[in-house]
Amino acid sequence: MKEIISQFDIKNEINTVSPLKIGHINDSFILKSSTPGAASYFLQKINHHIFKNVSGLQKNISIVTDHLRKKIIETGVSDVERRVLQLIPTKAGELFYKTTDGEYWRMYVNIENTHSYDAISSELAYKAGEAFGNFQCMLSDIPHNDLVETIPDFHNMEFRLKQFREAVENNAAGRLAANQTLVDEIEKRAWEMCAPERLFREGKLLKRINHCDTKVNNMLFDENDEPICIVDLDTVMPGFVLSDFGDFMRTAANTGAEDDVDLDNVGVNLEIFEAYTKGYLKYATFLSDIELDYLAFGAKLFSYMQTVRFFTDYLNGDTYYKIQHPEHNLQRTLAQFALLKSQEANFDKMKEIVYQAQYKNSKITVE
Ligand code: GN1
Ligand code: MG
Repeated sequence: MKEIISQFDIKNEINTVSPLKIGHINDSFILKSSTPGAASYFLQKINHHIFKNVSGLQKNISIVTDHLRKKIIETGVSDVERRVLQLIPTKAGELFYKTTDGEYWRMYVNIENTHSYDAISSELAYKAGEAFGNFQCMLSDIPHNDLVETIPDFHNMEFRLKQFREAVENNAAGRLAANQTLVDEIEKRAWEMCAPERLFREGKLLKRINHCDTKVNNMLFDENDEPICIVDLDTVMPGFVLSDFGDFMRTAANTGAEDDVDLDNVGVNLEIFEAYTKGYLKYATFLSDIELDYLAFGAKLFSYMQTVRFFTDYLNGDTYYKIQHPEHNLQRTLAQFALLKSQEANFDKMKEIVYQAQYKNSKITVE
């Protein structure tokens, strides 16, 4: 670890290295110095089996953070360094360090005195909606061609179903027989869930720059519980806006946890759904009618997509997501599927909430 840290262009001596248990993909550490007032750092080992083009990935992050920094400075804030991630280059001037064993590492300045949530109140959901709406606005003028797709077809439901069908076909871990009902449930909804891909091909739905991992815990809040910075920029790329809306709802507007063992805990939280929608639509004023129309669908889609992705990984023998126990991916699958069923039962209410929020916003603009 010392040898890795020494590659990065930092002045302070690092005295403590603490692993952080966040995310299912990369390994993260906080580095601290014992010198009072000295900056701390956030070091990550990038999972290059998943992010195969690390150089493209780091370039994306650098473009996105530079762009955000410029926009944030224009608003006149005094603490831009707390509002956008800051990559630390290596002493050789690279955006990442590759070890002789072929591991890839990157470093950011750690944004101190912040916290994140796995579950939030309506009040915070409203603020989070404003923050993600504003984030999409700020990124809307990055030319699409400047960014690579860090994971090709990442949120393409047709592609995820193809991977799923291959996993069913191969049955690599021998886990299929016990879970056939779930396969049928997924197939039953497959056509409906691929609607955005069809609309895209028909030229009716467009792609915008999205975060593509808007889990509630990817937002940092400051000491006053104000959203201060959006993190985990690995997947910022062109996608449907309903993805970012849907993934937030999947994680925040759920009365249970992503991997809840007790399925009775799981269900859509309409209060959070409403609060986030209102905050989001206040800023996301650029949406077309069809995008607005599909926002509530986005919430269902993301619970479905995550059901499919966790289940695919379970059938493949847990090769993608980090797991805490052998049945973890199945547990996650069942919890996400339970959320989907609750969203289906509440779909009309969700659509009405989006409609009302949009109506109120347009009234505010007119007055
Ligand atoms: C992964 O590890 P994390 O929390 O950043 C995954 C997301 C999933 C999420 C499910 C690159 O995100 O797409 O929605 O797990 N990231 C990647 O919790 O696959
Ligand atoms: Mg991520």
